Amino acid sequence: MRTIVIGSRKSQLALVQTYWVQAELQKLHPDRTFSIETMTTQGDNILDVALAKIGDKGLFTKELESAMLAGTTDLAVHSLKDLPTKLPDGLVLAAITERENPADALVVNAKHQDKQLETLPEGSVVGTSSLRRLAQLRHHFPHLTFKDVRGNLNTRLRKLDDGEYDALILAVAGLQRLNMGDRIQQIIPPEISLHAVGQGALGIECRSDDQEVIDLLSGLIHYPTQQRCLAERAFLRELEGGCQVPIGVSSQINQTSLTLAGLVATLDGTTLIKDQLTGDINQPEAIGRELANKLKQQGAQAILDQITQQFRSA
Ligand code: DPM
Repeated sequence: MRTIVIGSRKSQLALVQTYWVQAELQKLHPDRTFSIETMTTQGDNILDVALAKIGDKGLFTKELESAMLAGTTDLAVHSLKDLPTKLPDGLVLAAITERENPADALVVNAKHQDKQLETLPEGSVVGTSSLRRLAQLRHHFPHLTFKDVRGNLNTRLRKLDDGEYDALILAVAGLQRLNMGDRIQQIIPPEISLHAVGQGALGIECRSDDQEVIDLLSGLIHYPTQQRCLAERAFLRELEGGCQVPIGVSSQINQTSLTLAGLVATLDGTTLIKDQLTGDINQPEAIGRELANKLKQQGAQAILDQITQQFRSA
């Protein structure tokens, strides 16, 4: 039997996620061998430019995908939110794993130990490179100042603790996977900030003609998470957002129905267009598409057009 080769980025978070998938696969298939091949992606190399300005999709996934298409690796583990909604020909999203808390978290410098977003002093510097977080938090907390921050989690936390920032906004899931859940000061509720599409879940990609690997991965699928994330991804695909548009979501399942809430915002946070839609849990992509079109009619189309134009002329 062939060894199954798993491709992964080298960051600490990517490796933790890949080791977890490897261990789960080993439990499900004790007679098989799963090895790991690490590689650097474009996104890992471009640390000095704001993510939003690079504009390209698939910054953290392209090299992993090329390796699969070349046959050097057989599958790739991604933070689902970093995986573009359109996959290259020849690849499929074979499994979406059980989601952790998809919310964002506030992490603070020690001098703000008793503070929350609303009580941070006027002008506090909050680090984030996410336009989604920026737009929503600017809207709700105009007393705060926002500043770009790049680098992996440890780099960011060092800049925070060194005093370059008063606070950071980071995904709860990433902090928890790295055993840094104790740094979470406040879990930001959906009323304040909707999370990114796919946040908190892992997506596992493989070649579409590799039925053997597709079957091996099927045991990792968490159905409720998958249906929620398929709805969220269809919403984003229909908006053709990319990372330069502030787009947020939240989803929940109630027996056989799935409710998706979605938001499109202007970069300055003055306008937030938000709505929700409930449908059949078995038709997640239809819910996502319909909600996107609903928002477009309510003004999201104008925001998308305006942002596209700004980026063209920048
Ligand atoms: C994407 C965004 C960010 C990552 C944009 C967004 C955050 C960038 C930043 C698409 N990917 O969320 O609006 O805040 O500067 C990323 C993280 C995780 C996966 C880290 C984080 C871990 C959580 C997960 C970066 N990708 O969001 O704090 O697996 O969902």
